[in-house]
Amino acid sequence: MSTPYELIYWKGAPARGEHIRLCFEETGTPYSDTARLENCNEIVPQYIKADYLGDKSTPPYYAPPLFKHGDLMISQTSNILMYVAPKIGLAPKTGDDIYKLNALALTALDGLSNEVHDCHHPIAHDLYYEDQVEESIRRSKDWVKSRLPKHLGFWQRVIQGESSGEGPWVYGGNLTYVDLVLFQCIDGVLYAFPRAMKAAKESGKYNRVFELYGAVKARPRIAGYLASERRQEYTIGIYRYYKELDVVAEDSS
Ligand SMILES: N[C@@H](CCC(=O)N[C@@H](CS)C(=O)NCC(=O)O)C(=O)O
Repeated sequence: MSTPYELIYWKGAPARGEHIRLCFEETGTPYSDTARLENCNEIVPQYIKADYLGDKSTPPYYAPPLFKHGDLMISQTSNILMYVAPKIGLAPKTGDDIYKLNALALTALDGLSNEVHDCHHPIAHDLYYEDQVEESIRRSKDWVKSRLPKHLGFWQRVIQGESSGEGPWVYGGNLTYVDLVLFQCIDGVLYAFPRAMKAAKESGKYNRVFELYGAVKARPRIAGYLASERRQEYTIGIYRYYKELDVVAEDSS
């Protein structure tokens, strides 16, 4: 029997765990997910207790997602993806390409995940959104005006570049985990900033990005997953919808 892949992550929103789920869903690889357990909110905190010092070979874990495979348990989304993708056919098993893919995954997670989170939490992670609404509006206007075009433009260049190879994919002419990461990031931004993304799509400047998004979404296993109850709804995770933050670039002039 093969060693099980175990995702340890919160339930309640796709958020960071989703990048890992999509890899397993796309490849039809069995995995367990604490988000599907009744007692998820009791299990996850056990791994990030403030007084836990780890053991002889394992430092404490800072934050979920965590990932277990046999005796190995690791954290950090891009680190987990880098570990698992070559094992399940979503990255080359040998050579240096994995470092290029990791750079792309980190870029997507920095720009289209972490930055988006900070649009609704620009002042402090531990404050409620309601305590930082004015700053969130200001930040969102700026993000949509200057950062969103920068990130979409970057990905358009990546997909137009020679290294992307044939087809809609980001690197090397084959679907890799980075395509799934970018899909999930774009999906989240579409949810959080529908007006700005509609304008971006209509501008025609980022056609390759939207084409990749559509190509991932239409893949049979991904489509099946998105329609299933395993796909959680966006709620209070990284990607949130607040009407007052649903701005377009012109709103900031
Ligand atoms: N860069 C890390 C970020 C992990 C992270 O921020 N996890 C969230 C949950 S999605 C958390 O618990 N953060 C606690 C904190 O930052 O204090 C990753 O991608 O795994």
